[in-house]
Amino acid sequence: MNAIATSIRPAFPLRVFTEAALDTDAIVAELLEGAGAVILRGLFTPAEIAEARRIVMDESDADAGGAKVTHFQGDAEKAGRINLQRRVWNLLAKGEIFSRMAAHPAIMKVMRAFLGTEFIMGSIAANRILPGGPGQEPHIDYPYWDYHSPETHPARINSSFPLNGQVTIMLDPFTAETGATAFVPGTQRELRYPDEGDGFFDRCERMLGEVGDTVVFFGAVWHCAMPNRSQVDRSAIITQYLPKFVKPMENLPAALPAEFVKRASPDIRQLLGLNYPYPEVLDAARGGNKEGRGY
Ligand SMILES: O=C(O)CCC(=O)C(=O)O
Ligand SMILES: [Fe+2]
Repeated sequence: MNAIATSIRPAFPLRVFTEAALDTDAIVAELLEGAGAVILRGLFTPAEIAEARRIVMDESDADAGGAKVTHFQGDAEKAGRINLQRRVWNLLAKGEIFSRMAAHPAIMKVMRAFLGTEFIMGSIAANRILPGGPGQEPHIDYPYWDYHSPETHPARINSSFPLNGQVTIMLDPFTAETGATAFVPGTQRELRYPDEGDGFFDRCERMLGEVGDTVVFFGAVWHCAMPNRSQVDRSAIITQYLPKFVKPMENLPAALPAEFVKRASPDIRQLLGLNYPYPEVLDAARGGNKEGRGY
């Protein structure tokens, strides 16, 4: 490889960080200007992962009929194989472990540095690829999944700053055979939905990891779940984090019991968007000054 090719191809495999040595400046730089993804290792115990996996398997076993919505499975749907990628939604209501995952202190610290201290959560779900599952269409999540229609976004929108941070917590080994997420390092720098001419599958690397590994990636990087050619399931918790001013993709508080919302910790309240007042019925708000440096 010549010097120019080396300099434009970011380092791979992914950089690995632990909670004890969490260098948020380095992580933010890697997400924006480097590969677009990093691994956080050792955040969860084997027991925590096993508990989350049991719930995800039970819930998704119950959805063999494909009653729940899924994404980037257009080809699979046509081929009658859509039930080989199963989502489990509304995880916060399905076990306390998922609140611990969503608001893990290391993830909170990274996202505060990446998306601003008052960032929120737009979605938390599991993605299970069953043996034989065909994988997904290459796509981006910026800030959601719909950048295939760029004209619906503002003029000159670009990825120089993040409108999305994605977290994947591996509940099974992520290997080339099981369908570890594929991505093209560095593609987050030019905001574009990948198309057929981009040679995604020739250029992609994989987010390989062990059970419990946590990938943090910038959703503007081209990526997709890959076919599961193994005999075992490949599941992950997939969480979307957003700056406070982006309307969340899921209406999370509406899906949760009122009691859950009432008892939520300060971090979970922040993630649910309950700390940020807007939109507000300002005509009904108490009089007086409410915003500005001196407030
Ligand atoms: O499960 C995966 O490997 C990736 C899922 C994904 O990118 C998505 O659903 O947006
Ligand atoms: Fe995605």
